[in-house]
Amino acid sequence: MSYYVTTPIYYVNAEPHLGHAYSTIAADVLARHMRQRGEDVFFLTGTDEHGEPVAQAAEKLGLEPRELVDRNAPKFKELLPQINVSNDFFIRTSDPQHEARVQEIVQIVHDNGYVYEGTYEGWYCPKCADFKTELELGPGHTCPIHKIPLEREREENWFFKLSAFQGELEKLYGERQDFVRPKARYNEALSFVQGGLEDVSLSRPKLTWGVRLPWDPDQVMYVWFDALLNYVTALSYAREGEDLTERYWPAFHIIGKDILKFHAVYWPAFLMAAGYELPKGMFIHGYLLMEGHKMSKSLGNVLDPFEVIERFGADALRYYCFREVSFGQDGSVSAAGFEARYDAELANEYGNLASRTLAMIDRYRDAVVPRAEVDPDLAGGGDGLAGLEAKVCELLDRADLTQALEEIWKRIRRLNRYVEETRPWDLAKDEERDSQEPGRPRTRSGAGDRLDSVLYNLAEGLRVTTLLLTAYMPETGERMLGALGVEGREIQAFGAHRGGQSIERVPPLFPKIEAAAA
Ligand code: ME8
Repeated sequence: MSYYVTTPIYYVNAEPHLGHAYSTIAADVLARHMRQRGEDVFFLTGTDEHGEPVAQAAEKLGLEPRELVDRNAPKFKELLPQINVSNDFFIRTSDPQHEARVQEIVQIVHDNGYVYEGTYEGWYCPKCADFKTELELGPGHTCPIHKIPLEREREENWFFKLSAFQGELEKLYGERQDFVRPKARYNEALSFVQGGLEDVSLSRPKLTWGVRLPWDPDQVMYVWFDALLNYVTALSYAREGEDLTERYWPAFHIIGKDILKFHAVYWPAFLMAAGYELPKGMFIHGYLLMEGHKMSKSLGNVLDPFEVIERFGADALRYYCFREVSFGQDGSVSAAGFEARYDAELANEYGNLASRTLAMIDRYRDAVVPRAEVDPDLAGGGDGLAGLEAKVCELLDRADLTQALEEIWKRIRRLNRYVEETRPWDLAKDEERDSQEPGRPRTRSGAGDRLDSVLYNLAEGLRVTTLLLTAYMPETGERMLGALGVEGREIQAFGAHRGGQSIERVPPLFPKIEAAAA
């Protein structure tokens, strides 16, 4: 099966910040997880380089738009390896192949009769590159997102007949309740559709920085249609000499709530107009907030992901994002919150479980995982290890990144309790004592068998949880699976591995903050 996942393509007029990293990491978690399930994955991200926001930013700096995008796009691209992102392609909407394909597709939409010429008048936000409907206006004709006064614009341009898709979109939302997740966002999209669709402009006459309409080269395409099309155009040229459209389309989109309308309403309508299959679905996440505000360049409260990574590592950042804020909701992030989770969860719970398990296998069993049976005490119950992988797969099928992580974490805690309950160090002492009893044959004692079982179950629990965590924390996962002597990376059930492999001790995965600073 193929699995195609995308992120929004980001405007290059601002520096990349944690909000952008957030969407991209979310898509990366899904891409990595699906690869571990044996899916044929394609993962796309990139930059949105046309349109007014970019043209205006360039003008302010006294640059040509092309100079600005060539200067800024690499910053987005360079961020990816730093946040351990495994994208298969990076699209730039200024790529000539994208532009040519956009022209072909918009010509189809035109030829199918969904385009006409008209006059547009409305309240326009240059930062959103969007005309706001009366319902979307903030107080005093302001942009509800950027809080700036809006411009009243009137212009002759080409229109896309969005209204022609009223019935089709209602049908889509009626038939596919999971087209947009979470449910609250589905309801928002549905009520937008039910509110009655008006036609939208397809082109802008005043701009020159964009893709020209093939039948009217004085107009450039409205940046949103140009941008949305990236999801299909990329497949036509990501691999030289190959068209991947058949293989991967339709996509699953990860986006933030600010761009819901474009993806949940305009995009399916445009695809219908062009004769393409609709996306598999989309997940709309909330905002990461700092001191209660959305992070963005224009609001001036950016948390620099580079700084966070330098201090704590990319995996810790990736973990924190989906643990602290329930994926789909808005939530605050802060340095203090980060440090608290880093210490309490990564260092104390996961890191400690890993180092204790490896150390005990090293010490009591010469670094070889004993062969034993699954312990029903650890397998069963609400937080037992049996069935964990199926539960996580099901949650990630719905892009529920936080709940899936919570399920894994419950097992990490369960494994730590198992250590406390079974007290392997006491079992080791008992085994030692038994073996020294005079006259006793040198066969394994009861304590020795129990110790085998406990160590096997700890190694196996750590293997299964780490396999699932690897999508969230790829570097850590690799190190840990390497240390545990696990070869495959495919997701497997608890008990699927019989033990017998050699392990290696590793330095702490997440050194305590004070220790790291000392
Ligand atoms: O809208 N919290 O680009 P953009 C969470 N080019 N996510 C955030 C965030 C925050 N504080 N800030 C930004 C555009 N994001 C268009 C998209 S797609 C065809 C075109 C993320 O640079 C979130 O995913 O403004 C949001 O939807 C996206 O960045 C907006 O990025």
